[in-house]
Amino acid sequence: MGTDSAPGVIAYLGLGSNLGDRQEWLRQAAWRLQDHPAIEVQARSRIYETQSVEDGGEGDFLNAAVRVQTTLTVRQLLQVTRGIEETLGRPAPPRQGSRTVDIDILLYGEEAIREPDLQVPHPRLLYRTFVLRPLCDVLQGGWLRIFSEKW
Ligand code: GSY
Repeated sequence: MGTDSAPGVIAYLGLGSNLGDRQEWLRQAAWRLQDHPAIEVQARSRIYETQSVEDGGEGDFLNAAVRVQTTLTVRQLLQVTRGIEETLGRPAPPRQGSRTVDIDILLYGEEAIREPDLQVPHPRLLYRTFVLRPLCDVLQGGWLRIFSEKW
């Protein structure tokens, strides 16, 4: 007999907001993800305030990350995240550098996807502290203990 493991894939999503009640937008996005019958939000990172990296971005961001377990394909997950972004209202140009909420698929299991409209792992993942820091909060497994703080 094999070991029982919950069905679905572990995925990591990055969330950002720099408009209006930023914390509320992040909460709303997490609730909407959790509300989806095929998504379980397993962990939420802390929320970090970060400077916009985009020229013309209006105001500092709040950034966070969530770990989800999902039976959706990565394309279906993308549809859900885009739907949430649209429902919560992404502003039209010229306010391109501003987001009520932006949801990026950072990792989807161990899949590597390089298509024009979908790149996972997220191509700028390693270069953006505002993505990496919250991601570290919710990454699963691996740690045993801090072996030594001084070395
Ligand atoms: O890529 C997501 C939206 N975004 C962000 C963001 O989430 N945080 C920071 N600090 N800068 C950003 N510029 C853009 S665009």
